Order: sequence, then structure tokens, then C-alpha cells
Amino acid sequence: MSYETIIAETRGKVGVITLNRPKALNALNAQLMDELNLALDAFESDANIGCILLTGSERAFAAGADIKEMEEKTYPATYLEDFFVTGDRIAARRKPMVAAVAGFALGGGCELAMICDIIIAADNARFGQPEIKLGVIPGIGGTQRLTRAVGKAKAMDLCLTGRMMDAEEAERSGLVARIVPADKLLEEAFKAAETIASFSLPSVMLAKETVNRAFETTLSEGVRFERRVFHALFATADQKEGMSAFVAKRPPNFTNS
Ligand code: CO8
Repeated sequence: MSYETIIAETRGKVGVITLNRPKALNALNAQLMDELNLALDAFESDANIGCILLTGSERAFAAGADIKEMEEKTYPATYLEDFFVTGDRIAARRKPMVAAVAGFALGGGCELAMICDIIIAADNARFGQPEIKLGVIPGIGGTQRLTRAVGKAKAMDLCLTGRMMDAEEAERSGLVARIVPADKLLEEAFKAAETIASFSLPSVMLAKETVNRAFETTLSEGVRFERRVFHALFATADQKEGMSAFVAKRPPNFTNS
């Protein structure tokens, strides 16, 4: 399927999506969000895909929701169309998603990166929630996910002043998993996605679900959930394969079963 605002391609077991509105610094308009969800639908239902890599350009991952498209919106219209519910649809994805972020990741762009499971940042990446400068606030989970990632002090600083933080600060604060040189970003992020995709998909998807559980529940309930999932994985052929391969000192051949 071909899209106008994104490029979606399959590379081995990795589904790669590149945001592609260069003239608008990949601002997230309705069409882009719809196309992104269509591409994710396709990768989620493709049994061969084990991980999704989401990236933008060297200049911008995404500079936020499209301000020109939002400018004239009214409260009833945003409410009736449930404006940016498309972000919730992305967040509900079950396969792992790696964000490779170079340049600006601002507003909805930062929120989109945070919806992903791992953020790998180029050394030129800049993150921020500048919505306050426009008379609004983050609307695709920024106040919640940023606070959980970096804590109240930094989240308040970013949301209330609208300032950007660079890759170093983002990594120090816990938003970013790794920083790599800008010219190595895609290579390194792809390697990470390929590694994830090489494992047993049920265990990968359950690991994602279980880590995310930490944000939704108490410690004891989270540990209990983890234990149930851990036990359940002994019902998979891939557990037998993974452990017998280790013992036999050979690479495992996972079959996602
Ligand atoms: N929307 C639309 N167009 C944009 C956006 C944007 N978010 N960001 C950049 N562009 C466009 C510019 O208008 C410009 O287009 P043109 O050449 O036609 O004038 C082009 O991209 C290049 O941008 P600049 O000339 O401004 O490039 P600079 O290098 O000078 O500056 C910046 C780069 C700093 C990234 C600057 O463009 C900027 O500040 N952009 C806006 C950042 C921002 O405020 N983002 C938050 C948007 S609001 C949001 O994301 C809310 C999400 C949740 C909503 C949910 C509602 C329910």
C-alpha cells in the first residue's frame, strides 16, 4: 500500500515507518495519523513482523501536531471527533515499537516517541512539550507519559516553560534509552529492532505488556501479573526451544508458538 505522508516498508522481520512531511517538519496532521494507523494495522497483522521501527528525518522526528490544521478548530468539533484519538490507537499496539529520533521531537512528536516502547536518540535530538506557547497543553498523553518517564520536576519544567531538552538531558532524565551519533541512528535503531524481532514474539509481546503494567498498577499486583505471565510462557514451544538451545550451545530457532 502506498501512502502520501509516510513511507512503510518491510525489512526482514522489522516493519519500518518513516514520517514523510519534510516541508512541515513531519507535523502530525489527520492524514498522517490515519496513514500511520493503517501501516501499523498491516504490520500488526503480518505474522512475519516482530518489531516496528518508527522514524522521521534528520531534521525532525516530528515538530508536533499540525498547528495549521488545528488553528480554526472549535471545542465542540474537537470533542465530537475525539480529536487525536488516533494517538490512543497507536498506543494500543501490542507489537514492540522502537522510535529512532533525530532533530525535533516536539509536542505531539515527543508524545508519539513516548508512545513507542524504546526511544533511541540521535545526538542532535531535541525533545519538548511547547504546547503552552500556543495556549494549549499536550493532548496525546504528554503530561502523563513524560511525568512517568522523567518525574514531576522535569515534566513540569518542560510543560510549563515549553523549553526543549537535548539528547544528553533526555537520556540523563530517563526519557531516552540510548544516544547514538546522528549518522548512525537508523543503523543502530534498526539493529535494536532486528534483535527484538529475532526473539519469540509471544514472549516479546508479553514482556511489553508486563512492563507497561508497571504504569497501571501497584507493585504487588504488577509482580503477581508478571509471575502469571512467566508461568504461562512455559506453555510455549519457544520456551523449550530457547532453553534447550542454550543448554546445547546452539542458536535458538523460535517459531512463535
Ligand atoms: N505544525 C505545522 N507546521 C509546522 C509545525 C507544526 N507543528 N512545525 C513546523 N512547521 C512548519 C513551519 O510552519 C514551516 O512551514 P513554512 O515553511 O510553510 O512556513 C516549516 O515547518 C519549517 O518550520 P520553521 O521555519 O519554523 O523551522 P525552524 O527551524 O525555524 O523552527 C521549530 C523549527 C522550532 C520546530 C519550529 O518550527 C516550531 O516551533 N514548530 C512548532 C513546534 C510546536 O509548537 N509543536 C507543538 C504543536 S501542538 C501539539 O503538538 C499538540 C499535540 C496534542 C494535540 C491534541 C489535541 C487533542
